[in-house]
Amino acid sequence: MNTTYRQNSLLDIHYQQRSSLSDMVDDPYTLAVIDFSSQSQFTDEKRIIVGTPALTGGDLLEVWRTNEIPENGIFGEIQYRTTSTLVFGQLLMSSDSGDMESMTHAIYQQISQLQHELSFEKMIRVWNYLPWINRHDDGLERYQSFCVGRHQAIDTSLGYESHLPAATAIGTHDNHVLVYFLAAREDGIQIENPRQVSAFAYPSKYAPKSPTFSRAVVKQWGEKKHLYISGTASILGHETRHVNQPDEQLDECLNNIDILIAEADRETGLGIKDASELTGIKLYLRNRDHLEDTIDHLKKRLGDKVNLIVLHADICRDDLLLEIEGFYSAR
Ligand code: 3EB
Repeated sequence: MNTTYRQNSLLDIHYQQRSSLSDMVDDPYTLAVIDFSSQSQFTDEKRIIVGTPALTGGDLLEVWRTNEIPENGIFGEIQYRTTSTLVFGQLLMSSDSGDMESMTHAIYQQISQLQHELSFEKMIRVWNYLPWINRHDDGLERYQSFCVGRHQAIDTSLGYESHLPAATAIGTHDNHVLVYFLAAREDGIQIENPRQVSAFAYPSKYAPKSPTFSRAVVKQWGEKKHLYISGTASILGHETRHVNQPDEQLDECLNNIDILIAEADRETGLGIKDASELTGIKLYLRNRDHLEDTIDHLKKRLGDKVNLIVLHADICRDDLLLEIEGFYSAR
């Protein structure tokens, strides 16, 4: 048993070289290892392969660790691991099991039940990987059906808009729905973006039921704070900006993230001033042809300190060419 990696904090998220994969998976303190390839799959209980292939940063793994040996469990279709302060859960469902709305509804219902059962009522961060997110089934885009199913399954009692998790919802070219999440006993602090209409207040043209996520969450884990930045795109107000202009979309995206960071710092004293100080980002890119220019541009804006993984994926609006999510861990 390898205990050299033992952490002294409740939750740590690191980016590590792929060469350490088997050590990481075998480490009893590991909660999850996030990896990327062409098909979503679970190769063993801790390793999540997300069906968005890496275009750069494929040598990096995202490793989640704790200072307690987590306990495993299964609840319906959810596989999860708990410590005394958090639950990390994951689900993988074949998209043959139904339409997007009913699958999403079933997934989010199970997650809510699990949270209730184990008393981890506060959802902090969720990742949703949906097959062919821009495809239309029965007149609705799949992302819209997903929004309807999610909205109907979660608790929307009075004040729910100020307790929403940070989220990512991204399209794969796969035939599985993959969801993984982090929930806790204590709430995080929700951050909204002053440049953007909150997603839960979007006009109904984007989805008949609004997307239930926050722009970011700051969560205190013991002595340490984490910032989880939701998937962020070239959206100002509620409208897509710079259609067909990848460089301009990237700038708009980063402007959104910088403002969000400033907001989070002001509200919680995080101690980070802009995106160049983030621990890591994932950039989801629709079109491989934009890769070189996007990376050049990104490095100019962020420098070399941020761990960067670029993933080939579809974005939830068909006019969006890219989206960025971010993570920061205060020291
Ligand atoms: C947006 O700002 C872009 O529905 O969970 C980003 C992150 C987006 C999460 C979600 C959607 C979601 O509206 C799309």
